[in-house]
Amino acid sequence: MKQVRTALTIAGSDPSGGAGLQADLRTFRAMGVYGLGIPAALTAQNTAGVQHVHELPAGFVSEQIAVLVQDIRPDAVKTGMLYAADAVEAVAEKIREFSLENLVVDPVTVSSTGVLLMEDGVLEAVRRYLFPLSTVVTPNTYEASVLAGIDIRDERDLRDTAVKLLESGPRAVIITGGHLKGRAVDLLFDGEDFLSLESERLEGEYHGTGCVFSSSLAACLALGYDIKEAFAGAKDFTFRAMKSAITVGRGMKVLDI
Ligand code: PXL
Repeated sequence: MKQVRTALTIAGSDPSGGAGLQADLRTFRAMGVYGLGIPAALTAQNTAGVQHVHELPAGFVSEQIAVLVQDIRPDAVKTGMLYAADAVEAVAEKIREFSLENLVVDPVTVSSTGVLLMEDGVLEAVRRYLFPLSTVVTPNTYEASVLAGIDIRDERDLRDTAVKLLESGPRAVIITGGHLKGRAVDLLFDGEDFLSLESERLEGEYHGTGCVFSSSLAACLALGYDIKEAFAGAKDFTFRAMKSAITVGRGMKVLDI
């Protein structure tokens, strides 16, 4: 029988598919990994933006994880928009209970159009409950700055922020979406080395970039790559998907995955 690696996303649903659970599942497939998906929150949205968020009961998020994992143990797990602090705690509890490994935590805060995708206290709950269990956390510069309480103005601030976030317990931190002299820079810190990966900076608005980056990273971990290799794989995959972004609706472009 053909063996296949699996990755699980626990994230918000984006019916237009550019971000969230739907984008994560397409990313897993594109990377040759079988995708498992648990919605943690629902959104009413199209490519022009998020209209409304609908929470799911935290107990039902837990139940979905427990029922799935009794059958299939994912080789990697990614969390995205969990929306509520009690959902964050519930997810962390199940990840711990089932000793799930290769966890990528994307601390989602706002949509590309500026709509809040979390309630009060969620970022702090993610830092407290999920960071200690995670292999890699992938905040963007805004999220990293809020989490660390550091105003990021230059490369040195970016490094200090990564060092501070590692103290909350992840094995590695990757801060995405930095820019330096017109180049797009993502920075990894694993407690020993800094690794910064640069690419050309693409103009325009792209929907779902953070979701695709974190899910391609999880797919690489599921395939057995180490953290630095997975970082390079995810950066490359995301950049190429941005470069060939497509228009599917009247709003923002979505990544080609
Ligand atoms: O890109 C962040 C994000 C994550 N998850 C869901 C989203 C969005 C942005 O709109 O809708 C479900």
